[in-house]
Amino acid sequence: TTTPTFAAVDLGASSGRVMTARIGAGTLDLTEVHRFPNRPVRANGTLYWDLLGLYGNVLDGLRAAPPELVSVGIDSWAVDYGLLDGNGTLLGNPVHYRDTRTDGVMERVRAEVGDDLLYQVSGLQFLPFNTVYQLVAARADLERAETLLLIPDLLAFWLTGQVGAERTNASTTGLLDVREGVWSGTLIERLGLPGRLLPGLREPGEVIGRPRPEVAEETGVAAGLAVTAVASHDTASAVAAVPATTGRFGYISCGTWSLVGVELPAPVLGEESRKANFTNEGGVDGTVRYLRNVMGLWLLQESMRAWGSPDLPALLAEAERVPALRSLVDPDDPEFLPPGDMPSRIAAHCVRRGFPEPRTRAEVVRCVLDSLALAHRRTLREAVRLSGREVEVVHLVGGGSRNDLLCRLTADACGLPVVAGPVEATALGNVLVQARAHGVVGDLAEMRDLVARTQTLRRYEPGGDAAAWAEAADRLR
Ligand code: LFR
Repeated sequence: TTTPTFAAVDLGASSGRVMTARIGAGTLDLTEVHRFPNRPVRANGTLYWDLLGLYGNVLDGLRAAPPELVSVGIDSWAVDYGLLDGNGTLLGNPVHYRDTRTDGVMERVRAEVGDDLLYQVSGLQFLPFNTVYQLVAARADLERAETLLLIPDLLAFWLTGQVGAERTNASTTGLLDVREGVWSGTLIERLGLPGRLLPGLREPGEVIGRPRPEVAEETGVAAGLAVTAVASHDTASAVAAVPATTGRFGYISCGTWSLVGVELPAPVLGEESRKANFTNEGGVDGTVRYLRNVMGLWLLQESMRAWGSPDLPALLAEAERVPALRSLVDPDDPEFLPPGDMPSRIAAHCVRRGFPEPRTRAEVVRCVLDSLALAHRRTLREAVRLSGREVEVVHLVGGGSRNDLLCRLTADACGLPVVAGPVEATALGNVLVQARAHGVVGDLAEMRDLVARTQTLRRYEPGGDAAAWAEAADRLR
């Protein structure tokens, strides 16, 4: 018998990839077949995703995949969507969650509806770009629309003609009832949003459909290829592939964002949790991803862009020699959210908070990494405190796990061992959910075990000056 092959389409905020995986008993080989940049485009004052460009790359990736492909699954960043009219035509180009159209909207909605109701129902962290606030900001666009599809669901619709809302990603909209697992009629009504837009929910592992004939013809994939729903929120896929070997683990899914938290069997919806702005997003098998969005490597990525993309390894090597914990920022300050000149914002923030201004690029990079490590510490400790879940190891997965200095600083700051990797946790979680749906692997524990046994991981024991980290954490508070 041959080892079945699955494909993951994984779209991140700065790049996308199509990976294939051969999965069998004790085997998990991941191969990248196509990688492409994801560059937001500003036109007439609005920041958009180039969604047709991304779809073109999805088709290119399928064309490059081996013919024995059994199934393909799609994941992407959360919250963003496209609107379809009654004929399935896309109405307008999907807008980027960092666009300014939501400025002030969340504050208005919170004042009108009340934090308590919003949090009790959705369990979601208050982030200005949650789908619900985008919809309120774009109310006028909704009139002609019949269907709202989140990004992975929209791409799956283009591939198969089938509509639906995959549950883990739906949990990031702010409109899903976290306890009932259904769209919240209460919130939809309170906000005066057209409920008809929200399609039926689908579970990770459900087969969505087969390629449209023209898609099969254009890409050469088999007519019987399964397009399978995965944990289509990239963070949910990443958490599914955390190579945990104990239940007492925390995770940091580290890329453009750092998603820092724990996995729970049930949501935490109390007042303390709401005030700490923790989210209860949906994971696979009814698990709750109890976490907080930390601004993440966006600060570094956006600085690199401002500098014209110099050599990163050289810069990181220099940053390693910069004295620790001199200049610090709170990465979660909303001033860092929009695109634009990041080094100046970082420098001004340091000065405002009474820290020395970072002057060289290496100093800026060191400031970002020290500050992120501190944010990882603060957030993980809060997750532990608010959930009561004990943590003895931190799994740092995603692109950030390549950053040796960040992994080491995170171990030191958290005072816990950090297991770094896999880099491609999201793609792994994507293919593993498909493999399970097609009977190749067992439950979540077995999926994680397979990742732990087959992928290269690095372990960082905590070291450094624990008192200095504690003091820096206090100073930032
Ligand atoms: C990470 C992520 C986060 C989400 C942010 C915006 O890629 O999906 O989980 O909060 O992007 O969608």
